[in-house]
Amino acid sequence: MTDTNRFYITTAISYPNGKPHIGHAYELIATDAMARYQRLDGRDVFFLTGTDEHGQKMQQTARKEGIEPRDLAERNSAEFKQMAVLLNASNDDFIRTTEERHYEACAEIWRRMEANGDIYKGGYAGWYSVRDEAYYQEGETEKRDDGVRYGPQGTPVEWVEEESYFFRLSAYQDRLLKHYEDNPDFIGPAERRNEVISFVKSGLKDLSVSRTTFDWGIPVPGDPAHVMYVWVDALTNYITATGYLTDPEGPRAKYWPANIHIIGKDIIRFHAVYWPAFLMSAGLPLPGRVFAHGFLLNKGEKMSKSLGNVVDPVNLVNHFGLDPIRYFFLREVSFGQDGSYSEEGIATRINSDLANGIGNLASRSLSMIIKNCDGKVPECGDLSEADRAMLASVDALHAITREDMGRQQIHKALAAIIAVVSEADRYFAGEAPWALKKTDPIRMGTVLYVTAEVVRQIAILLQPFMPESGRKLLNLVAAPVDKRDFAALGEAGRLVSGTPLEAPSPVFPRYVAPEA
Ligand code: ME8
Repeated sequence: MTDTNRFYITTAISYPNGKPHIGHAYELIATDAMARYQRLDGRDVFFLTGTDEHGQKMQQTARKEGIEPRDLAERNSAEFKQMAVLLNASNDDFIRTTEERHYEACAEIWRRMEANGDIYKGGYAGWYSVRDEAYYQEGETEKRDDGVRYGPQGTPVEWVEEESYFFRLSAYQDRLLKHYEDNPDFIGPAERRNEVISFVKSGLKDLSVSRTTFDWGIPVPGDPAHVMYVWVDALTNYITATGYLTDPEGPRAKYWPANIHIIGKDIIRFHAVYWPAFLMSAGLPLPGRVFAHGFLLNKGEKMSKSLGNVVDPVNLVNHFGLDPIRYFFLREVSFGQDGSYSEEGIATRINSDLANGIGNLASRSLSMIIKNCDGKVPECGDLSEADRAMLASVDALHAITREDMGRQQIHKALAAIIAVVSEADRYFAGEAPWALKKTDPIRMGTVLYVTAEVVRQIAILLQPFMPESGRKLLNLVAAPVDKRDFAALGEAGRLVSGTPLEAPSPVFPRYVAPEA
């Protein structure tokens, strides 16, 4: 029986052939928000990220720099690890494909595919993109005016001819199509699902799964002149980290199969075609879902080193602060679609939703409590229709966001939360507690109680997206540390009248652009 409470979520593992860029940061932040959401919702989460260190791209980059691929991997993998800390990612492990545990798992999966009759030796001749680490069929490439031939992702391809092991991918065409049909949620979003289905329907050729012209990879069991194709190695990371193959009695084996792999749209084919085929061949359970996010564009343009618009996530975080950056990307970009960002866009979001929105609501209501209610959570008197409606809206957010997060609609979950903040603003303005101070102090207390209770629940719900700011807001309403997960949402965790509060300090300062 599968344990429905356990939840295994992964990012792609990044190539450490350079420093991390904002696309890597984006994927990690989004996956972290999903992992944190499930943890706060009571699930037993295992969240994995890491680096993909083998392959020709790594070897070529290292050669250009005049260093060994291992040293290049070592240096940049450390940068990726540091980025995870900087972004406050809650990953439970960080896998590097050069680790011993991974070699063992790769050898095991290879042997299983071989034992199943799906690996054979042949000769490969075809187009290969080192940048994508991908084989392409002639029809997927085009020769451009510059005389260079390019693959479908716009990266140059080169002709490769060498002895190679093949994986019998062609034998899996029908089984894959059946799997997509039987499991309509296996691939998301819908555009990607359609793209994958038509790719598979167009016919699958056997896949070259080893290389002999370079050696920076995991040796093929029994034939060390070959190293495994980097994608066989890379995809296996997801299983390595659980120990499912190498330590089946170990504490993490229960996490395989993963509930969801979060990746970018450029690598959907590897995850939704090759990976399930490898797993079927090896007799292993398949992940529940593969979800591809879109690409981040800088002011609408693709980031590239040649355009000089590759944004360093470290600079962005230092400039705007971590939680505002996390919030911006998660709220601004429809998860699954491409998204554009600019400094102006980030500033506008920070000021409208955070400083003027939740920050302002919290500071106005809580400072009134400090001033007028003896610094304690006021009594909640009889509830009016408006109070009830307000509480009902905030109480409904758990179910709404659970549904949205379950479908990776992160932006929608955040939009729903912010809509309740706006509603609370209108409620607060409409009830005008400052005017009630003289005329009806009991009623004033009730309005402040309701507003503070909205702040409490919003703070709990914001934690997956802005962990530190959520924590600070919860401190402002004096939420006990054991009442900060989703079990404390709704009536179960209502503010307790008489609890002393501290004077609120601003959680979301306004962003003011530095003087040019
Ligand atoms: O593809 N916007 O590694 P990688 C959003 N090692 N996401 C982006 C992006 C952008 N501009 N650029 C890249 C690899 N990404 C393989 C993965 S998994 C077994 C092996 C995303 O460093 C990209 O889509 O090129 C991928 O999900 C991740 O960053 C790592 O990309």
